Amino acid sequence: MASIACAAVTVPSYAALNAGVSKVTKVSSRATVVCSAAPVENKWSKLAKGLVATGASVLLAASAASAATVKLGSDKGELIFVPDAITVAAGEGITFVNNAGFPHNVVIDEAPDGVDGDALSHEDYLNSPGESFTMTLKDKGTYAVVCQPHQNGGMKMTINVQ
Ligand SMILES: [Cu+2]
Repeated sequence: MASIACAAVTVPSYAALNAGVSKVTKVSSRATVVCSAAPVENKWSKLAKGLVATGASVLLAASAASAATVKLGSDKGELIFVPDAITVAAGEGITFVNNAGFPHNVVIDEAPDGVDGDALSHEDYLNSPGESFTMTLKDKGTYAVVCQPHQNGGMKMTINVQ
């Protein structure tokens, strides 16, 4: 999700101005990825760099927020992970943040074959508002995760590592 090979702008029509554009790929309703084959050397160069930098940072921020941050407890106080399923790249950090209804913890109940889920778990309770930690999963596969205090109430999630 966070691997973006080339820079991005949010204004598709701008691509027509850029002589160095070799490919324009629509990646979502709001963003267009523009890949330049060579450095832009026309009069639009500075403008292009500014737009590209702005677009890329916006896109990266959006990806990080949706893909690799998990709230412990919903904004309404429900005892759930939000979201309860995510897909991340191998080695990408997943940050769990205490939100409501704590204490919570994050324990890997099922891990891919050969992976020590216990060693990767965060069994210590998160007790204070906003407390967080980051989990990094290097091995690809599907991980079933639970919060032990609220496991019986259904506080569980799935992490797919690709
Ligand atoms: Cu919990």
